[in-house]
Amino acid sequence: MKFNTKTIHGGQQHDPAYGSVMPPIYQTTTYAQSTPGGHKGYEYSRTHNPTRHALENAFASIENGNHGLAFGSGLAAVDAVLKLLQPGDEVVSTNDLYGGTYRLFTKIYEDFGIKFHFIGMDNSDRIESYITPDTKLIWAETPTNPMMNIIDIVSVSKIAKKHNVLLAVDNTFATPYLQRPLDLGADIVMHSATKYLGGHSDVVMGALVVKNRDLAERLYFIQNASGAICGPQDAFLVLRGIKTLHIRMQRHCENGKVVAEYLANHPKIENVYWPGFESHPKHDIAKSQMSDFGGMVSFTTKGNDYKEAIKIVENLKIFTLAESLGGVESLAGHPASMTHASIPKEEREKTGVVDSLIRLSVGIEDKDDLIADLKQAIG
Ligand code: P1T
Repeated sequence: MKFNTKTIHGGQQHDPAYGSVMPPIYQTTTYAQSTPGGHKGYEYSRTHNPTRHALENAFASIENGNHGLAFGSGLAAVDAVLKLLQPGDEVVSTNDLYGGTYRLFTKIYEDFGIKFHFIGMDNSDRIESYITPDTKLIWAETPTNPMMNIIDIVSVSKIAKKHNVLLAVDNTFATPYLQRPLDLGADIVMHSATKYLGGHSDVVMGALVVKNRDLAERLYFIQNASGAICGPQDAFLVLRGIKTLHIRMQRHCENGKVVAEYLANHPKIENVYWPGFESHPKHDIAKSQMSDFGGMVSFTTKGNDYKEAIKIVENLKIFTLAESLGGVESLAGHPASMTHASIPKEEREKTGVVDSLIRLSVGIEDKDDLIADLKQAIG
């Protein structure tokens, strides 16, 4: 089955009770048993729920995995991966990543005795030099949030396999429409399904997908034992969102390109970060591992002018100043004070998250209206 069919049918079956084409929202905590243990595969909704199950099958299908898991948020999904580790274990992580993931790593898991190395993942030798016998996990995000750095998944996965380390890839920005990390050698793919998978800015949710059965069993155990599941209404909404992922992503990519090119030619803009530019340092890797370049674009104002950046985000009318990304509507964010405020200034500035950086989640509105909005806001 091709991807554009998988988004609609992948892992899905019509409901066995009445043949409903969409899975019913099984708004129930529990399931009647004829005798202790005599049930139809569902006992209690923290452990299993048919609506969530349908969504988890869809996650697995679109990421070319075998097992999908849905969580109450993207960070709950990251948290489940971290629970595979033991005190004393080490993680090599990209240093340019969502601020909340950084906060979870440094403010929760460091206290539990996990050691993190935050490094630039643009160089294989550097990554390998941080691997020790205690390294158990490599955490990669590509494209990175918010600097749009590209990590070569195939080459990192070779390092991970050589040292018997798990490779987890946060695929939130790319989505499986553009990039399928499991096919490129990753062991775990993670999503903030809050973003493009849900696609309509109305659900907070996380996802994991794996191929390996043993790894899936360990993660299902953690999902049930820790309990950070999503509810059936939210599962239904994200399942509905996935059905249009391919056509939404096509438009996000088209509009993202137009916006990136407009900004790159604007005299008041300094740097534009978008992997579709030939001048992007990892454009060739982006081209080889992604089928297009997505709808996320970051940029700085001329002379790193903080006040000018704030003026722009305040002036925007169609782009809404808000956290999050990946919905049908265009959003603008100021990472230094919003999504990445939990990363110390000194650390974030090393990766380019300066005070004049603006991040755009380019939506699927008419491109002319988006450009007109940027034009009036930047001046
Ligand atoms: O918000 P939540 O669903 O818990 O997902 C966390 C998360 C994980 N990974 C990436 C790449 C993310 O972008 C996020 C959430 N990011 C935002 C809210 C944001 O505006 O960047």
